[in-house]
Formats: sequence, C-alpha cells, structure tokens
Amino acid sequence: MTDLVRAPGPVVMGVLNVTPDSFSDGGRYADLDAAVGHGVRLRDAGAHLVDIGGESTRPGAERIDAATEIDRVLPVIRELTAAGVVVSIDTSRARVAEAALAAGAAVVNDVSGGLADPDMARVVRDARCPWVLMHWRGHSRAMRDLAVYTDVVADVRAELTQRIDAALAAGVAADRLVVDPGLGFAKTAAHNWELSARLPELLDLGYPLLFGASRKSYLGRLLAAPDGTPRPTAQREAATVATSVLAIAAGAWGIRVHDVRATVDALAVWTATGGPRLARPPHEQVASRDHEQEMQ
Ligand code: PMM
Repeated sequence: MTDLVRAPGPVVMGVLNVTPDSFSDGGRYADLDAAVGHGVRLRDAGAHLVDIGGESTRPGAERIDAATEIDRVLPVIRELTAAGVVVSIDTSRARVAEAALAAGAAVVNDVSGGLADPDMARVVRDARCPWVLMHWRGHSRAMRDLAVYTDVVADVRAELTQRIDAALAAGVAADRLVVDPGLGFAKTAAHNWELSARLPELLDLGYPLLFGASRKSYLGRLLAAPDGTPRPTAQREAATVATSVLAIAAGAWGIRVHDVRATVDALAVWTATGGPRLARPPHEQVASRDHEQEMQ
C-alpha cells in the first residue's frame, strides 16, 4: 500500500481541534457529533489525514491534564477511524499518543518533537507509526520569551537535527519521521516569514516537511487593517492557501490546514500547471484500515 510518509504528492492534513480554546476552531467541535461530522467533511474535501487535538497550543494557553485530553480525543478518534478516516493525534504526551494509537490513530503529530515527554519515542517506536517532529522550545505560556534566535533558519535546522538524532537513537526508523518548522511556536512574524522564504534549507535535512501556517496570527498581521487591527482568523483563508501552495511548490511534503477544500482546489491548479500529481486520498488508496500493514 502507498506509504503516507513516502506519498508521491502533497499530503493535506485537516485540522480538527476538540478543545474549547484553540485560536481558530476552539469550541466549535467540542460536541462529539459535530467533531465527527467535521472530520468526515474534511476527509471528503480531500484531507489525507485528519489531525485531532485535545489541548490548545496557542500562545498563553493553560495546560490541561492528560486524562482530560484523552477524554476529549478518544471518542472522536474511534468514530472517525470506524468511518475510514485516517487520523493523526496532535499531542505531546506519550500517554495520550498511546491511547490514541490504540483507538485507531495512525500518526503521531507531536508539536514538541519529542521534547515534552521522554516516553514519546518509545510509544512511536513500538507503534512503528509516522511521527511528526515539530520545532518547539517550550509550552504555550513560555513561548513568547523563547523566540530569540541568532539565525532562525539555522537554529531551527540545528534543533530539528537534535530531535531527529534523539528519535533515531531511541530506535525510531528514519522513514517514519516528518519534520515541521513549527510556525508561530516561539517564533515572531518575521521568523515565520524567514522560515517560509528559506524552506529549502530545512528540506535539505532530507526528511519530509510538514508546513502549518493555517490562519496563524502572522497572516492576520500581514493583512491588518490600516489602523493596525489584525485580520480576523476566519478571513485569513486566501493567505493560508497562498502560503500552503508556495510551501508545496518549494518541496514541502504536506500542509496542515483548517479549510481543506480551498487548499485542495489550489493544489489542483498547481498540479494542472505542472506540479507533481496529487496523492490520492488514503481512503481510495487503502482497501482496509490495518495500521500494522499500512503505516510501516
Ligand atoms: N500548529 C498548531 C497545532 N498543531 N502541528 C504541527 N505539526 N504543525 C503546526 O504548525 C501546528 C500543529 C496550532 O494550532 P491550531 O491547531 O489551532 O492550528
């Protein structure tokens, strides 16, 4: 079966936050039916993966405990995987990842790149699932103070290399790893733009790269009103699509977006004008959902 990490075309990850407080969709999918319905819609719109998060990572967010995080995500994962949706779990806790994988999640999306929980590498190694290692320097409350770099691209590259080396040393297979620059995580708007402009230096690491710009505040600031008021999150879609397509055109493996249809449409245009063909959604690639066979 086609391996997601080695997918021939751009991988689209749709965002589904089952949190009361995420910056863009917080509170909208706290109810199980609403969350499952939205996950299915994301898949039907062309998402290869639906990324389920139970804890907000927005700057300044308060942490919740692992049991609460598990209670939020597990029923959604169970129902979506039963409906044939391929799910990633957006967590930096090994306990949550382990429970999510047991409930049917196929990918671990770890915004801490393995830093937040020393047990995460073991969980991922044993599950032999893909692991997104995002660049991260600290939890939400500390994030703003940590946005200090000599050269943001060189520093992010070096810190991602450390995370890759740690994952490999823990026995995680290299072909399971995906890296992510972590836009907005201990990054100013200028840092995000610099990372976007110099993506080839991160692609040079030799790992598939996931790019998550969707609706983030630096886009709101770019599109601010003349009085400086940032563009509201719901009106950052065209900018999200533009940054996502530029990242894919630069060689990114995948993008993480809230509005899947807009991005898939834009990628179709890119494909029609010469970009590599889009990977088919996994529900077309995969006859039956068997992670042991499909995700290795
Ligand atoms: N951004 C958010 C959450 N999870 N995961 C990855 N891999 N990359 C990201 O950029 C990223 C992420 C930010 O919050 P949101 O879920 O509200 O978009």
